[in-house]
Amino acid sequence: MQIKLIPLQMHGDERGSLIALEQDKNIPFEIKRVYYLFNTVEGVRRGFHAHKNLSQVVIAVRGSCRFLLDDGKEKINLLLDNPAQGLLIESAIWREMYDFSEDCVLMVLANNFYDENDYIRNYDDFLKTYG
Ligand code: T46
Repeated sequence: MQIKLIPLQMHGDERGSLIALEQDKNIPFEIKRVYYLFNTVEGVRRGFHAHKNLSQVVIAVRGSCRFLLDDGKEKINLLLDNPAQGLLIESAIWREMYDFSEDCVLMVLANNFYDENDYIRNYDDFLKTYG
């Protein structure tokens, strides 16, 4: 499985840091939705789904969390802990998020609006289609 981590240019100076996210530039799609996860309760595991047709870039803008990514053939675990790095997750990838730090804010940019019909929430169904 190819994992794409997008380096995001940091504009730092003596005042602090700034990162800009731009559609079709450092974000490789049209941005139709932004959401963020925060106040995640200790020990909680989220996700447990794949998308049929959705590209997303995930950025740990504060704190850290771990991702399990699974394409039905291979599983990869990775730590997101850098606001200057975006994780691109394409369609047909099962994802789980865990080990959230108390201060974790996970920002997600998506190329489509929220649609519950785009979710595959059953792992066996996911494997039947993509495994
Ligand atoms: C993903 C991972 C990284 C909305 O109403 N609009 C939205 O745009 C989203 C994303 C969610 N919701 C509602 C649906 C649920 O009632 O918010 C509630 C929590 O969503 P969910 O249980 O799907 O959250 P996660 O953390 O399991 O997954 C989310 C995204 O849904 C998913 O696309 O890739 O973050």
